[in-house]
Amino acid sequence: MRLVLLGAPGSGKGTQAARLKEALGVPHISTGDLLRAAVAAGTPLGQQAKAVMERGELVSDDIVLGMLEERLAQGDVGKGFILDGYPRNLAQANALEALLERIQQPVDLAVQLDVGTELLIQRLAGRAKEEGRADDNPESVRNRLRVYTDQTAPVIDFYRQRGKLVCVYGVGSMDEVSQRVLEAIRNHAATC
Ligand code: B4P
Repeated sequence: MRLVLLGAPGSGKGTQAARLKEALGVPHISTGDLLRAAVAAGTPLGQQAKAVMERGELVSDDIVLGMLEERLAQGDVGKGFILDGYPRNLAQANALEALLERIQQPVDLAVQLDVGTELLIQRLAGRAKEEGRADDNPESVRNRLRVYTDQTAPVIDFYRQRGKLVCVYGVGSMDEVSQRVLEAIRNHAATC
């Protein structure tokens, strides 16, 4: 199963991807995690990405695509993968489609997690207190939500037009949302 998880910052993509990984037995690939690891390791790529991420903007398409290509070349993706945080704009959606066509592993389904803006802000403020992630401060969060509306939301239509989109209501306990996601995947239901 090759899945793409879509949703605004704080919608639960990372949270649900970690759970789906267990349920589906395929690796969870988060471009945010890959970038944070590069920042923590102080690689040249990480040094370039650090300030961009802290401002809540998108890291350049070339850098993220290169990183993703490298990750998809690893041996554990044979049975599929869960992509979390990619694609984040239409250029990335097209690049991903071309890359996956080339390796003959097209996306099966894109799952869109729907959560209202107020709750997104509340969740990210909660994480800021608990984990102190550099981009969970109020200004970066506002920026990330703006970037999502302007650049990432059009990706929803990209998958809708290909008949690969399901939408899941992302409000409720983490378990409730996981159940809804699994049901939507199994039935290819909740098309939207
Ligand atoms: P990401 O790491 O993808 O960060 P995110 O969008 O905030 O989502 P995340 O998965 O971490 O949070 P979640 O909703 O699970 O990206 C960070 C930055 O990296 C970007 O701003 C950008 O700069 C860069 N980047 C990443 N990918 C890129 C790309 N493709 N191109 C360019 N740049 C890229 O969870 C949020 C919080 O909500 C958590 O605290 C969680 O516990 C809580 N939560 C989740 N589900 C809940 C529920 N049901 N109930 C209550 N709380 C819940």
